[in-house]
Amino acid sequence: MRQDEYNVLMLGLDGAGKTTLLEKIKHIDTGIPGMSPDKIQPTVGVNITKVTIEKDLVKFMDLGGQKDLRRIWESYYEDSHGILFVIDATDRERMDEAKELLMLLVRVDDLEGLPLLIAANKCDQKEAELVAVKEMINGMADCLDERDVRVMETSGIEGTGIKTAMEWLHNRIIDNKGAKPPLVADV
Ligand code: G3D
Ligand code: MG
Repeated sequence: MRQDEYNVLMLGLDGAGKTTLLEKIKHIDTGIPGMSPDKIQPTVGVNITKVTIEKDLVKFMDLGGQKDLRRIWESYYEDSHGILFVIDATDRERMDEAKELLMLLVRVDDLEGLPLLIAANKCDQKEAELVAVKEMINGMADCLDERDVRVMETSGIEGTGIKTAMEWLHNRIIDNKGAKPPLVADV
């Protein structure tokens, strides 16, 4: 059987919560509990979780966030269909750094026009500032051109917002199928 396959890149600063979110995504799909958060180590290399969303195979790829690992990201750009950019919404101090990184990414040719979901993560914490994340994104509206962009609150610890985020990304990726066709997987 052939199945359409789409790749979602999970990007963001180290510590934003990508790996924790990925474990929850795995859990939502399989029903098997993900790795407990205190066992998650800083990501070296790439963690991949495949999930089925409405008959499509969607691969979430969590790429290590540390600066020296970012060169690896480039090799994944060409075959990607959507971006899940994770921001630690409690970390005002690194908000500018997160913005700089996102500005770099939206200018990459291979990522042009791809739907972009910004996860304002750690929303279980009272310090989480959705408004600050939204302001940051509004402030870069000129760079976001024609692509679909949305900010959503998530918590990788409690699982809040993750299913909605996955569904939104999947739908937008389908809308963008003409520009970025799926890969085809044999399953
Ligand atoms: P990364 O993969 O983006 O580098 P991790 O980030 O998933 O390794 O998470 C970094 C730290 O943030 C971890 O804590 C993790 O438990 C925490 N974290 C991730 N997501 C959330 C969230 O939604 N809410 C809260 N409260 N914490 C979160 P440690 O203490 O291990 O560094
Ligand atoms: Mg990680």
